Amino acid sequence: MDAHRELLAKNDPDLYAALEGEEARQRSGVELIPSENYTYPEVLAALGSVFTNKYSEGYPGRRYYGGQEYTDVIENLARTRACEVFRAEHANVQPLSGSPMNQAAYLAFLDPGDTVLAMDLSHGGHLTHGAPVSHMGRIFNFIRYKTDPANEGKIDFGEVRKLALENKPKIVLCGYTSYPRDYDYDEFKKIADEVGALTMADVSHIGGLIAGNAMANPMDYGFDLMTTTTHKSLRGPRGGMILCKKEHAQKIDKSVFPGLQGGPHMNTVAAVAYTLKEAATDQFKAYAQQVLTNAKTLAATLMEEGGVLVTGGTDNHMMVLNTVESVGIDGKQAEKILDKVAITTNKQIIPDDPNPPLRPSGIRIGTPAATARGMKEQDMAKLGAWIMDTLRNREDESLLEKRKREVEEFCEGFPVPGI
Ligand code: DSN
Repeated sequence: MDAHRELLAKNDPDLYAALEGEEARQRSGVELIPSENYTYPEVLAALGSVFTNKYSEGYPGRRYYGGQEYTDVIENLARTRACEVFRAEHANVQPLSGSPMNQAAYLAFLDPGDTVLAMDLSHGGHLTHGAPVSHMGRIFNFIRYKTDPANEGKIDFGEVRKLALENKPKIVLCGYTSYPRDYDYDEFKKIADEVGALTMADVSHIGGLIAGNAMANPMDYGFDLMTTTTHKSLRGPRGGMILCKKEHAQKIDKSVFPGLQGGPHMNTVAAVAYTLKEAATDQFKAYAQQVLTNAKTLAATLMEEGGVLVTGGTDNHMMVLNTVESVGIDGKQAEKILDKVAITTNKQIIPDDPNPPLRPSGIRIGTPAATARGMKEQDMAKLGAWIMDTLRNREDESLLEKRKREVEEFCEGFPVPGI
């Protein structure tokens, strides 16, 4: 045990026991929540470093407090690497996580009451994309476009254009947390240009897949802004970043600090810098590609086994299983049953869900974390079959016990990075 852990174990045994419990849980079960991942040991080291002691309001070379010779080094490394990996002209790496990242992006350009065109929450958008329960939904006027279930869940760009022409948004936003397809960024850009709006893509879920060149990059399509969290497919610490064109750099930086946040978490900034070094490697490119291959295999297996997937498949790292149609139970029940056999997923609303958010009609399943453990296509096929069999035979307690043992044994073959 290293010295820091030893101290924690000695001085706070209750807390330490919970830490060990979480490590064991992460090791012995399969993590299929699409927004979660296993980060690198180097990231854990940076997060637990003395950079957490430092206040660094401002930006490299322009800070409010002294003693910034090393914080400037790490923030410059993170910014430069972010621009290289995402082919962006400017990067702000200070957002504390996904919600403040999007809030800072809106507040850089919008006044209260201004209009944003964004994706409906139940069709895949995020709370910060204007859901009525979010503060953003109260401050700005969000108009929502939807996907078309009759056309494999694709975006109906005729409808997006009509809404844009009618409502004259200042920002056209695309991005998602539960949409299993890719976007046509060209179409969004054309519509935004026609109405004089800025283009913004929240690629939080697929940031790692874009960095690894496995999915299209909105910056290559001339988007003004791109936001991404750093802890999902990118495999870094919990945080967010905003990439933008140079012409927007000043507005974005002022909006993050002093507009919205105080001191950045410099231990996280250090960890982001390391994450981006990893993201530039060929090994990471292979990882990103494998995440997609695994998702395709898992989706195909679920469907072969009778599962009904929203949009009928996936183009990215995730899929949404309609559990009501597949096995006659809601997503909350399905999540709980899979928890019993150490397969972690999350309940998920489906487009225009007739059920309430806490008892929605589906679960969301994704491959970034399993892929980080080294799982491949044959493992996805096994997991897909187990998921459907477990959900179908949910009343059979002895099967559930046997399945849990099978899953735990299976997991022993795949060490968790960082633990
Ligand atoms: N909680 C994140 C997710 O699971 O997608 C989004 O905020």
